[in-house]
Amino acid sequence: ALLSYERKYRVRGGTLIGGDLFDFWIGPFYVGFFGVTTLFFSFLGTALIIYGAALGPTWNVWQINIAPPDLKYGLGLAPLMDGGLWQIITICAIGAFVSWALREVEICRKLGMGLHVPIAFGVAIFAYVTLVVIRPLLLGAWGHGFPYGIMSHLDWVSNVGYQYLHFHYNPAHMIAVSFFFATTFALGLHGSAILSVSNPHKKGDPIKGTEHEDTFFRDFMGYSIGPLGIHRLGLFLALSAGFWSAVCIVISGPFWVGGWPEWWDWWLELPIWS
Ligand code: BCL
Ligand code: UQ2
Repeated sequence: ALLSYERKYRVRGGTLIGGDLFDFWIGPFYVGFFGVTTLFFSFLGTALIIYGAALGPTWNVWQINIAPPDLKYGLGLAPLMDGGLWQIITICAIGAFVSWALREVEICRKLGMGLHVPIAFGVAIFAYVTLVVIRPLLLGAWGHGFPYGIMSHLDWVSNVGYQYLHFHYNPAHMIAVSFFFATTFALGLHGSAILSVSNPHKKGDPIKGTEHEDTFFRDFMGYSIGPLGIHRLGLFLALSAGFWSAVCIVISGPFWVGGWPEWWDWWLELPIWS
C-alpha cells in the first residue's frame, strides 16, 4: 500500500532524459531511464564475471580472478580471453556506477533536494576511474589497471606498493590515510553524541537536544562545531579521503617513478642546509 508520505513525495518530472518514459516506480523502487541502464550494465558485467570464472581454473570465490590485458597490448583492445573480458567488465562497471549516480540525481530533482549525495558518490567513482582508466591511460597500457578478484586485487595493491619501495612515504597516501582515520573519528564522535542525547540516564527522562550536544563539547574541549557543522565536516573529511586516494595512485608512475622514500630528498636538498 502507498504510504501517505509516498503519495505526497512520489512526484512526476525531474528526469534528465526520456521525459516520462521510465518515470514510474516498481514497488518501493524508482525506475527511471538510469534505473534501466544500471540493471543492464550490472547484469551484463556480473554475467561476464561468471563467464570469466567458468573459463578460469577455479570456482573458489577467494581465488577467482579476471585479469587486465598484458602490458604488450598497450591501449588497444585485447582478445576476449586475454584481458578483453576485463576491458568489457570495466566498461560495464563504469556504466553501472555512473547510471546509479544519475538515478540519484533524478530522485534529488524530483524531491527538490541538493545534489550532495550523487556528488559524494561521484568522488568514489572518480577514485575507481582513476585506478582503471586515468592511470592506465597516462602509463600507456590497460595492463596497469587492477585485477577483479578478492585475493588478486590485494596482491596488486601489495605489488604496486612495493614497486615504489615504501608506499607510506607517498605524501598523498599520507593525506588520504589521515582523512580516512579522521572520518572514522568524526563519525565515532557524532554517532555516539546523537545516541547519547537520545538515551537519557533515567527511564522516562526527556530526550536531550542540540543544546546538550553543544554544551557537552564546550565543557569537554572548549568548542562545538554545531549540529550542522559536524555534517559539513564529515562530508568534507570523507570526500577528501577518496579524493587524495585518487591523487596518491595517479602520481605513482605518471609523476614519480622512483621509490617514494627518495621523493623526500627535496627536503634534504633545500638550499638552507644542502
Ligand atoms: Mg594503501 C590505496 C589506505 C598501506 C599500497 N591505501 C589506498 C587507499 C587508502 C589506503 C588511502 C584505498 C582507499 C581508496 O582508494 O578509496 N594503505 C592504507 C592504509 C594503510 C595502507 C590505511 C596502512 O598501512 C594502515 N598501502 C599500504 C601499504 C602499501 C599500500 C604500505 C602496500 C604494500 N595503497 C597502496 C596502493 C593503493 C593504496 C598501491 C591504491 O591504489 C589505493 C588507492 O589510493 O586507490 C585510489 C577509494 C574508493 C574506491 C576506489 C571504491 C570505489 C567504489 C565504486 C565507485 C563503487 C563500488 C560498488 C560495488 C562494486 C557494489 C557493491 C554492491 C553490493 C550489493 C553493496
Ligand atoms: C559537535 C556537534 C555535534 C557532534 C559532534 C561535535 C553539537 C550533534 C561530534 C564535536 C565535533 C568537533 C568539535 C569537531 C572535531 C574535529 C574533527 C576533525 C573530528 O560539536 O555539535 O552535533 O556530533
